Amino acid sequence: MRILNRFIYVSTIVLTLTIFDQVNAQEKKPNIVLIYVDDLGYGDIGVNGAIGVKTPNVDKLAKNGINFTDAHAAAATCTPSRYSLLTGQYAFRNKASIINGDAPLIIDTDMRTLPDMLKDAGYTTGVVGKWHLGLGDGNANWNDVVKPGPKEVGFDYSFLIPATGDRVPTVFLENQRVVGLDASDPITVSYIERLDGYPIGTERPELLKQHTDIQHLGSITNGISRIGYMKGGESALWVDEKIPFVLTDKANEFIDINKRNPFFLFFSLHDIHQPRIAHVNFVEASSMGPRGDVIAQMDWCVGEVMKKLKNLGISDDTMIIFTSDNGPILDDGYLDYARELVGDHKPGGPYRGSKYSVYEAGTRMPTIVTWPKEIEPGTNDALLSQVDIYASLAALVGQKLGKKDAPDSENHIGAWLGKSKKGRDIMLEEAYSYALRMGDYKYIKPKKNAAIPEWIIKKFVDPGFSSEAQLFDLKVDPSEKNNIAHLRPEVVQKMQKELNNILQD
Ligand code: NG6
Ligand code: CA
Repeated sequence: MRILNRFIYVSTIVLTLTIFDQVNAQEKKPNIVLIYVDDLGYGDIGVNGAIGVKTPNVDKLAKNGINFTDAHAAAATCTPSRYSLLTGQYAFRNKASIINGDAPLIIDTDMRTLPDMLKDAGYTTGVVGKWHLGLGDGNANWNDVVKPGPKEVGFDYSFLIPATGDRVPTVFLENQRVVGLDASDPITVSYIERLDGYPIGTERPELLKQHTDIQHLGSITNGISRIGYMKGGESALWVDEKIPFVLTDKANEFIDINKRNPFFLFFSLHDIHQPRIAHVNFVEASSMGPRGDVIAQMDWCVGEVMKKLKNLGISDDTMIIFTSDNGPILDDGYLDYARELVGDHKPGGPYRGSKYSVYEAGTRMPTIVTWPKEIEPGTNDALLSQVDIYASLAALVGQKLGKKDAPDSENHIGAWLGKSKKGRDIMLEEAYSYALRMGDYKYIKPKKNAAIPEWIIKKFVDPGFSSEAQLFDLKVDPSEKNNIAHLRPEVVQKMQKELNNILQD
């Protein structure tokens, strides 16, 4: 009898908990995991035709979600893209450009950002990985809490690479404090003068495990020279080979801790940015040398997060947005033979250009969205920009936008969820010049001073600079080979006007 009573008692509790969970699930907004890869090109994933490297986890995401064929980063470089993603504002309005590791925070802390908006909707917010939006007020003290930073723009939790893997300081910050810092060995950073800290690449090339160009021959940490100079903080230095493991652990820890709340995780991978130094587990995972190997490494990180969500039983209630911040680049400074080893692989898919370029490959990103409970798998060719993620998610979670919020962001939640094929009518593409998409037409604004800077030439970039207007019809010419501006002056004129309206010049 006592056993029966006990059974009834336990069953009642289990039943109550199950009902409670179901009610909770119905009311729940999806968890949102934004997996933001660095410098990954449209063609760098298996489903988009990668040759020489396999991406089984990303391909699985695509199989269970929507693979977008015409979704774009807001810009062809990192800082501007990230700025637009988190603020819903075009980067040119803030003159956002690639910044150094000691640059101040470029997001105005009075702005209502994407994480602010999600917090208003009840989300717990976190960012793990590359930041590159500046930290501090321009005079950052790396030995104290560095602020303003992610917390001041809406992230409850942060674990950061402050700028890029190729820039000092080469330390992680957790909630804006350097991790593992010994107070008796304080950190100083300079991008102007050499500090008598770590040896530098120009003087000690024999210490380097990967050689590089002159811009990256500053302080050497972990056998890699970087942009900028750094002194101190030895106990806190990261080991490049371990970055994917450290970041994935932190991302999964955040998911674990917040599994019962709706959460927003901005998982901003270091891969596949240079220095491309794969962990030994991934060395020779591809036939393309380090660049291919770090694609395999990136795919592993994605798989670990998918596994974590599955093991916690929250996959069905989680929306994953997988994308990249700008187009691919084979030679960005470090000598890892990506150009020599690429073979038949097309990092930008069928598209012309690369990182830094105004042609399509600069911004057209591999983009996959999954949310098993809501999304029917498939492909979608709506024209979309990452600047729209803000307004689209606001619509999803029922947040109204104030007049000043996300001024350039359009709500296309129907398209992001695959319920509509309709995206933007017109879309700005920012690079070192500007372009506009209008349906299949692509117009590139002429650049008065069309001389190509030497560093762009050295990187074999096809930037799209021309003193003449360029117009392409991507429907018949997806690779932007035939400039038809002279054949369609009326289209050129209309698009020029639309673009000038946006740029207000
Ligand atoms: C460029 C760097 C490049 C890379 C890039 C940032 C030089 C010549 N080039 O200025 O190596 O660090 O900035 O990449 O210094 S991004 O993906 O963060 O935009
Ligand atoms: Ca980038």
